[in-house]
Amino acid sequence: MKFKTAIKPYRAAAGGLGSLEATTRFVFDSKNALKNLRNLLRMNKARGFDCPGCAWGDDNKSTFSFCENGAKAVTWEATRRQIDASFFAQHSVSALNRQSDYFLEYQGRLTEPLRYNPHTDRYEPVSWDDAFALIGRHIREMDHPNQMELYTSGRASNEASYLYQLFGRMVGTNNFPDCSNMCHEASGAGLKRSIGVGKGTIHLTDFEQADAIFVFGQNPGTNHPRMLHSLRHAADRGARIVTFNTLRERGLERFADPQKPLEVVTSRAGAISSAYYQPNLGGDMAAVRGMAKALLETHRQRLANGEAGIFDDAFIAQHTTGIEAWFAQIDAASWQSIEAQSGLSEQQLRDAAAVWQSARRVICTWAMGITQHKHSLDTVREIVNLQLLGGHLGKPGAGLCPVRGHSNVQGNRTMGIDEKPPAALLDSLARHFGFEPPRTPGHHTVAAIQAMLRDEVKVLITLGGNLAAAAPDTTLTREALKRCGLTVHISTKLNRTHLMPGAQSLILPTLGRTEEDMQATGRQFVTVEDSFSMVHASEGIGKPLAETQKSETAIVAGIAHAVLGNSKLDWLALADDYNLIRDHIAATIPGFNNFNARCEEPGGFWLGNSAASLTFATPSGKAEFSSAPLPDAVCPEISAPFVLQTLRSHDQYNTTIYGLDDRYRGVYGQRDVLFMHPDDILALGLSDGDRVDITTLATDGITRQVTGFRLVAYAIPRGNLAAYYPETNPLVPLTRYGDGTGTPTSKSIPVTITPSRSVDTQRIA
Ligand SMILES: Nc1nc2c(c(=O)[nH]1)N[C@H]1C(S)=C(S)[C@@H](COP(=O)(O)OP(=O)(O)OC[C@H]3O[C@@H](n4cnc5c(=O)[nH]c(N)nc54)[C@H](O)[C@@H]3O)O[C@H]1N2
Ligand SMILES: Nc1nc2c(c(=O)[nH]1)N[C@H]1C(S)=C(S)[C@@H](COP(=O)(O)OP(=O)(O)OC[C@H]3O[C@@H](n4cnc5c(=O)[nH]c(N)nc54)[C@H](O)[C@@H]3O)O[C@H]1N2
Ligand SMILES: [Mo]
Repeated sequence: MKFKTAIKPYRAAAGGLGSLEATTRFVFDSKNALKNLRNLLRMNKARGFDCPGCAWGDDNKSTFSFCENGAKAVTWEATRRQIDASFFAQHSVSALNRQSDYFLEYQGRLTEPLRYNPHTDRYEPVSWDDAFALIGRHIREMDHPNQMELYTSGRASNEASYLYQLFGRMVGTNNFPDCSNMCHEASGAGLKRSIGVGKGTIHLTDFEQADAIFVFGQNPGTNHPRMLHSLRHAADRGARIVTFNTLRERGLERFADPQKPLEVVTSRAGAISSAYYQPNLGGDMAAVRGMAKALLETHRQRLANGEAGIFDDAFIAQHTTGIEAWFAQIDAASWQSIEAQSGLSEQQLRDAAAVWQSARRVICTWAMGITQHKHSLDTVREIVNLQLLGGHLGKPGAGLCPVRGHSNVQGNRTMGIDEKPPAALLDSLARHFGFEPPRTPGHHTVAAIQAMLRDEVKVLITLGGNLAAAAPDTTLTREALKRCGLTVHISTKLNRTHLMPGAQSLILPTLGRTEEDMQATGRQFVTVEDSFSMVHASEGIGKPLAETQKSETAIVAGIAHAVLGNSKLDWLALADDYNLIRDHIAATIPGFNNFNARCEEPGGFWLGNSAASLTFATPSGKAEFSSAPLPDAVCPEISAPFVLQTLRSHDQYNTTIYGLDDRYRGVYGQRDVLFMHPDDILALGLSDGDRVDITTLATDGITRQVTGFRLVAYAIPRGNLAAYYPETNPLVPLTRYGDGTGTPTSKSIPVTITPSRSVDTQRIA
């Protein structure tokens, strides 16, 4: 495959014609145009399937509730291309390992179960019965249940993930590493400590009532395009949108609604952000503290003048604890240190504070720019602190909104995919199913990889995802996978992880979200939960490519049956009728009573959120202000000339690369680029377009380097860099992760830059 490369700044608004063009190109490219259009029209509608793209909510108002990137996700899944046995007869695993990630997924859908043959270095067809029997044997032969790791990627349905965690716990382990460990872990953990529930507190409709929306560290134009509709509507009716993003992102500046023909034709793009601040990577905690410092000063001045203060004193007195300790931290933080760490001036932070102060209802949203740092948990809690000051919780138009990633990642946690499960969940499983679940915490993703490296893992099962590419420290992670006794991957498409087989390995081909799921009792639907705790049904409509593909739920049930038989549960009966699974969920998970009946509600039902009704499941029974000091530095252990963030392009879904363009950032036909401030390029004695090598600064003696990246001059603060994930995952140290979260620090890697000696321009093609 050859691609034309170019760097060309994007001047139009996000959305608009570019987006329509790209969507139709994807739809018609996939040789299956009619079916694809039909799919798109039903997506996110009452009885269609939930968009596998992201976890944003549905307003059930727009005629076409899909976006360009949702369209890509659907057409990518709905391809008629398929991989069969002849493909693997042609290509050995070693040969496939020399191909790009793009090539691997482009081969199409997996249609039959495959088993790795180490003698021929090839995957060969195997029957489902033999595959399940092999898994059963390996798991029964383990010396200890913790020799098994059960990874989940956040697309799995509630039904599949509920069975999966139940199976793991009946075997006796809490080893549930998942993508969330690399993603929003800090949001869950931080919110839990502050307000007693690890989820966002708002409804989608709150965006219609907010006076100010603060957007921290996320790129909705690419990763949550439907969020731009909410932001745009808010901006149109005069709400202030204040953005904190290290990069200038087109989608946060201007947006033309591609679903409104007039806007597309006349380019009547609406402005999104009323203020746009570009902090240093990891500088948001200092930025929020600076805002709070300015607010506290005003508050105290007012009180000294005998006027009313500016905080919601009644809310603070009734619902919170710990404010004094936080105020002491604010007083202890000098403007000088706040400016140095945030990279923003005192005046900028005073301006942002003034917007907050003038708003009666404030929403704060955030994503990976907040959660993938060492001090992410404290940063999330600092954002909560700010909201508590104004009582911006539990009232319309105000609250906290971590914008989730994978379409059902929040639902997976609700179903018990959690390596440190709450006692209440285990008690409830114990009562309902009559067994004693393990009580010791299991492994998160980094811990699981470390266990593999210590040769402690006999069986690894992955329910979706692509661990080899998504996890940090690529070289170590690949080595880790190969050290497992048996690796089992439940997947829709071929990916890098399949090419790192353990001593034995299976690929189990599964149906996707968009496909019809027929079981013994008839057609099944599944359920998912979005970022706003709305649970709704999702029913695939596309005809599956092959009878040898099974649903995720059926595969998990098949594995459980092969290991545990019918002694504890009739697993296969559950796979025949998902209503039975939902009855178990209703009996064991809070908020799901009468689950099956409520699945009929159009648009789904709200799970509720205790903090939103001002009930706080914290030790004090109140919302708890945190009082963490600012970190000494963003990368405290090392002094680095540059800090690198790894992020997504417009044409990718995590490790799935749809194409090589990043339209809004003006990058075409290439992914090996490094965004850098023009003055930093000059200071290095280099020019825009030069090739460089990137090397991680680490204290563990391991060399981590990627080579031949092309410099792109970009609007980014000096000393900060950006490059795409997963190509730069070899630079992310496995041993450097968030305090209290275990999340790899993918947004703050200390690095050095040197002119490239080895330029391998064929790498991408
Ligand atoms: N099309 C598409 N949609 C997706 C995905 C996808 O890959 N493709 N992935 C899904 C998943 S799993 C997730 S988690 C989400 C991810 O959604 P995002 O969080 O938007 O993903 P990233 O591309 O990592 O972008 C991080 C953004 O934060 C900014 N940023 C980075 N570090 C900092 C910082 O320290 N401070 C501030 N203020 N800003 C910072 C970056 O400049 C960038 O704009 O999207 C989901 N949706
Ligand atoms: N450096 C760096 N690393 C990161 C990040 C970063 O920003 N920077 N982001 C992190 C984040 S936020 C996340 S969420 C993780 C993502 O980590 P993962 O969730 O593990 O990765 P994905 O790329 O989303 O997984 C893609 C694969 O899932 C399979 N798949 C797709 N649809 C389905 C389905 O319906 N069912 C099943 N069973 N399989 C399916 C396909 O085979 C596909 O190859 O990566 C993390 N890694
Ligand atoms: Mo994510």
